[in-house]
Amino acid sequence: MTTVLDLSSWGWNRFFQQQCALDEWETTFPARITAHHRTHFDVVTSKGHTSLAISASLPPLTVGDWILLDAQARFVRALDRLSTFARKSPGSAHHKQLIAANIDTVLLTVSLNHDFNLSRIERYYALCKEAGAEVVLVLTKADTCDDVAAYTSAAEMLDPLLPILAINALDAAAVQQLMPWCEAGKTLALMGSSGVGKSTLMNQLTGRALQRTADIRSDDSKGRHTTTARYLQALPSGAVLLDTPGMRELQLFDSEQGIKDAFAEIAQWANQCRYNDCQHESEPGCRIQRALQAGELSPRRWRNYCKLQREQERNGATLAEKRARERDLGRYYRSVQNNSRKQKNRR
Ligand SMILES: Nc1nc2c(ncn2[C@@H]2O[C@H](COP(=O)(O)OP(=O)(O)OP(=O)(O)O)[C@@H](O)[C@H]2O)c(=O)[nH]1
Ligand SMILES: [Mg+2]
Ligand SMILES: [Zn+2]
Repeated sequence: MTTVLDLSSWGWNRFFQQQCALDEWETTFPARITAHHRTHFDVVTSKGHTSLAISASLPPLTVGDWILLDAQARFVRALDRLSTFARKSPGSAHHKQLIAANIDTVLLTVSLNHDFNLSRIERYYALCKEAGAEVVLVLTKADTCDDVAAYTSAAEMLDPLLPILAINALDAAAVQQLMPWCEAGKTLALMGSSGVGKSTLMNQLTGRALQRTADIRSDDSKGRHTTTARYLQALPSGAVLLDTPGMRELQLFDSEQGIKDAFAEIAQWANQCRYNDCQHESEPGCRIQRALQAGELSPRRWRNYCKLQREQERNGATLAEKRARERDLGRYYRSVQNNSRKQKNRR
């Protein structure tokens, strides 16, 4: 079969190439998952688009994953990821649900109406930081907002390094401002609540009306969950863009590092408290309390930090699971020690 597609325009790069042994090239070929349906994944390979049936024998896979297929297009193995997005499975306890993989940049989309909520932005931001992706905050519906500057400066407080764009997503020229992030080879993902304009942006960036969009409800500005699956699309610029459905529930799962990164100044202050085990309540020399009293830290941000921290602890590996992991590790170290002792005795 001949090559019809250049996989580099689907995000294939050296990081993935280096994971393939030479002999694997003779029997397998790389494929990227472009959509997740109930019964199958859509995948793209250098030979074109095909599908892969979902079965119990597959490892957990998600949109954006790179996998190797054999000549009959059967699954062989998954390649290591550059980034993984996961949340707590809605409803059920202690279950992780994959959202996407191998995303370089998230276009975190928030509209300038009732949807604008700093605590929700922080929640998404922690998710993106945990995954290790770059974030651009895209504030849509700037055309309907009287005081764009007030929202922009509120968002700037989250992280002075966070790029923020306030645009009218219906205006093609305004959307062009996103092009610096849409370099060839990059994979971007649109994330945010329903109705904020993710699919509108997708259609603008692909230059085609591929994704259905729908008016939001007029009473509360809530979206109608128009997009129901995640789709990866190639952009004319050579980048790849993932449209996602607005998530009703986004609970963090095992995101300690992501929260630390999203609330960097809090993590830093916590290190400056007088006591190592400071609970940041009423202990003397607490740097967090000082920041709250001085107005350096807003009570809302502190409350949200504590909430997300508790949530990820609750949703992550349970304490029993963590202890079991430590016990296993302890057993491993002891066995290594025992072995080296035995070897010494033999000498
Ligand atoms: N005035 C204005 N309308 C916008 C803008 N962006 C999106 N819209 C409108 O907002 C509505 C919702 O947009 P969608 O693109 O469907 O939203 P979505 O984020 O994809 O929503 P889900 O698929 O439900 O998650 C549509 O009617 C869009 O035309 C904007 O910047 N300004
Ligand atoms: Mg949509
Ligand atoms: Zn403290």
